[in-house]
Amino acid sequence: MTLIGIIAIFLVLIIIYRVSKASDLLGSLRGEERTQESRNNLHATLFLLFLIFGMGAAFWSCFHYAPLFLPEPSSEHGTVLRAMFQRTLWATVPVFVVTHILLFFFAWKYRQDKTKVSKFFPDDNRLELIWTLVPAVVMVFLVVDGLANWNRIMGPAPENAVVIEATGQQFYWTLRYAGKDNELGRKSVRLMTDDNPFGQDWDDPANKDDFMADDLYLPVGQPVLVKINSMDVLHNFFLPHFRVKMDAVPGIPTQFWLTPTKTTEQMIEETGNPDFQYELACAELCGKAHYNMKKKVFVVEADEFNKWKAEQEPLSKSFGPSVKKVSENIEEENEQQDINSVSSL
Ligand SMILES: [Cu+2]
Repeated sequence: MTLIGIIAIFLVLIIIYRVSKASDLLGSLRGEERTQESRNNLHATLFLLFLIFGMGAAFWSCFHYAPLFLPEPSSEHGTVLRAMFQRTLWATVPVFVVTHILLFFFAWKYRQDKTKVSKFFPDDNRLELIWTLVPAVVMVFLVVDGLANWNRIMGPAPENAVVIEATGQQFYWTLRYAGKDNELGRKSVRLMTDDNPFGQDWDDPANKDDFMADDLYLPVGQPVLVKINSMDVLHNFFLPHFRVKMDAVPGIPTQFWLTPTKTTEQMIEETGNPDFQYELACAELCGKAHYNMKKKVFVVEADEFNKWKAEQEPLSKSFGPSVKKVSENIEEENEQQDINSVSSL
């Protein structure tokens, strides 16, 4: 549809060009040469039309696509980022409108006119000072504001933050929570085997209570630190409602901390949508099933979160050193089969 639209606009432009050429030829056949002035007038009018339609289209698309913008923020830093984005828009949109009106209006108004004499105007220091200083001061405010917020958002997480590890892999996320000790146990790719799928180092006592979760559970009003990494290619840990977007890079651990401000229940009420669901996605095109890298996110009250956490079974119970190894199981099965085959003889 868009392509057809673009082709249509292109064809209309070609038609206008051909018609004006034909009328030129027709005029010269009749002996009346089209003057430079009439051409200038045509171009000046086109500039004005371009301004009106272009500006109209820019504003129309902003409002038309507004429902596709990021949803209302549901995290502390998300609210800060949104306010910053709005301040930036307040500073830049008026400049965009005014400069474009001046640009095209002047092209129309000051088109060549034999009756007018141009004014010699080599320079004006005061004018130059104004148009250099004003944008510079505005930029300084925007940049300083941005840097202060960046440091706040990307700074170290508070001590009491809930610690979660998210590992991207083609094509799913694995979520590991630190247990009661709120510390993730050491792990290494080298330790990964069928008996230890997450490569946990069982010599590290912090590994004892770590557990896996299918969905991302977050407590409202409490800081959460997410440690992000990848097993294969680039992924991106994206929580649109919380304004979290961080690359998952193989071999380079990244992290992000956030404080959710609204529970899922609250959002269901606010949006009036009983099926409302926060979600975790991958924001890096990482392969064929990239779309599959979605997970449900639940933001719950702190006591509900603690209850949920207490119900989860630690990984050490299924894969810990005291658990019988998969390989031992297979050996045992083989032995059993041998015995069976011998006895059947
Ligand atoms: Cu991905």
